[in-house]
Amino acid sequence: MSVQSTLSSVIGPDSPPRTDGGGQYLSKNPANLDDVVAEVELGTPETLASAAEQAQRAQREWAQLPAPVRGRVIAGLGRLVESNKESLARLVTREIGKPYTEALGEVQEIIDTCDFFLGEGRRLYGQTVPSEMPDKQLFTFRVPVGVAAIITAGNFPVAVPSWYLVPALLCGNAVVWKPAEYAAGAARAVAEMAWKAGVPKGVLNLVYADGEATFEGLERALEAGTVNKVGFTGSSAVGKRVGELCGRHLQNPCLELGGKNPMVVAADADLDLAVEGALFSGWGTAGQRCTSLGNLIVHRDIHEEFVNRLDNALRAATVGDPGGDVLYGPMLDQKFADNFDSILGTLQPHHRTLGSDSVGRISESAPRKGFQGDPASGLFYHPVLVDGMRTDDHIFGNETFGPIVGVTTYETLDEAIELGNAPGYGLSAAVYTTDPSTAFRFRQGIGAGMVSVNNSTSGAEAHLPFGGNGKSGNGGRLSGMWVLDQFTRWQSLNWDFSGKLQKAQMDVDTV
Ligand code: UN1
Repeated sequence: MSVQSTLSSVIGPDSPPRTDGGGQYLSKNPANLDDVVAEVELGTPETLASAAEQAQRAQREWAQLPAPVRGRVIAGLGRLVESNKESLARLVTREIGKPYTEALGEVQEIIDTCDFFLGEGRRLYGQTVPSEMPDKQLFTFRVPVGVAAIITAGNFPVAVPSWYLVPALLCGNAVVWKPAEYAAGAARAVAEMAWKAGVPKGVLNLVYADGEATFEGLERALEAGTVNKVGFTGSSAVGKRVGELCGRHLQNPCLELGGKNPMVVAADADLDLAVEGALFSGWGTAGQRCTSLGNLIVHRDIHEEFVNRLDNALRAATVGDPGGDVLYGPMLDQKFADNFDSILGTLQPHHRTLGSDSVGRISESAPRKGFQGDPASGLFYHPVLVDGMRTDDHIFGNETFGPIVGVTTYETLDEAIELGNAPGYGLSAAVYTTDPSTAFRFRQGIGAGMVSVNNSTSGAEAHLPFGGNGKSGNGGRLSGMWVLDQFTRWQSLNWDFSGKLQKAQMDVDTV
């Protein structure tokens, strides 16, 4: 499988003509900025609006295919990805700098998602419901929403889009997919495989556009009634804008937003396990998962011991070339590196920074022991562990999306839960403890959509409900059977075979 170096802004059967220039975007390898992975022609608002019209035309025929037949197409996509697993993972590594082993895991996630939904084509259950009157039967059916506009981030350029695209298509919807520009090549590869597996081009439309063109195009499509559902994964700030826009058009989008995911380490925890979990979810993927560990909340009695162990583990961790055996590689792209610089700018004199001898970009003048590759060629940063974090610090209350984690301490479990909930996000949370009652009480009190016991905040399995509360989302859940409620609407059927007009509530014998 090869990725073309130049990708046009809409890829479909009769691509709409461009109305004004959206400009070019170069998707670069963040571990080697001289390596251009894809050159993208960005679309305009008109591009997105026309793609939605095209999707609306194509959707009717797609919805008429029996669901098990659509399930076969999804099965084909899964097998196609499976037979291209290594090359797709290599592309992910090259385009966004994700370590290769993680990239393989990410590709496995789309395969798992296809495996789950190929069977859903033979279920998509509705219900039979008893009527309050004789000779009458009530039923419910799941019907597709129509056209789904899916806007995805690029930190999981394959897995996260699949959580939307696969169920949306299976349920009989058409899709307009606007991936992150900095993951344009991976998006193209996934779309190509879906088309090859039998998804008609008009049913899956891939659109590249920058943020403002996307908002304008989406607004036009919502006004025209050509988009019936919006799915968005990205920051909480942009999610609010998407929510406002959809709300004005009476739509309830599926918003999967940021996280400030807490990990509580109880006094009775297995500290080796907790250090390993913190390392993976705090600094793995350079902290660029929505499920990445945000705040470490450590029991006072073990705080010093735990911080020392974690500091040592971080200093021993390998960073660098994502093709090698590293804990993490570069930032996703320049925008994320700039954001991380500004996060580092909020550190205060009361913070004790551990994990590395320097803070900031890894370079010749600020080297890192054991760094793999050439630090000057990419967007590599030192890991930071911040001890002495206070609750009014910027890093306590805000998602950082970088290799930094702050530590604070607690004495009672209630206090730990309060600290975990304080930032107002609610995506993922973890507790390390050997006491089941601590685990259960934590699960009850924490406001996260996903809770782990003795496992890290990241790495959710692909068939459990995925999603958050508060600033992390509007309560919708992706994955498994729960996502069906995002891409179908319930239709009821009221069938009277009595041969007379029976009136609900009035013709009912209640005696
Ligand atoms: C994300 O960062 O948007 O649970 C998703 C995890 C991954 C998905 C993360 N399976 O960490």
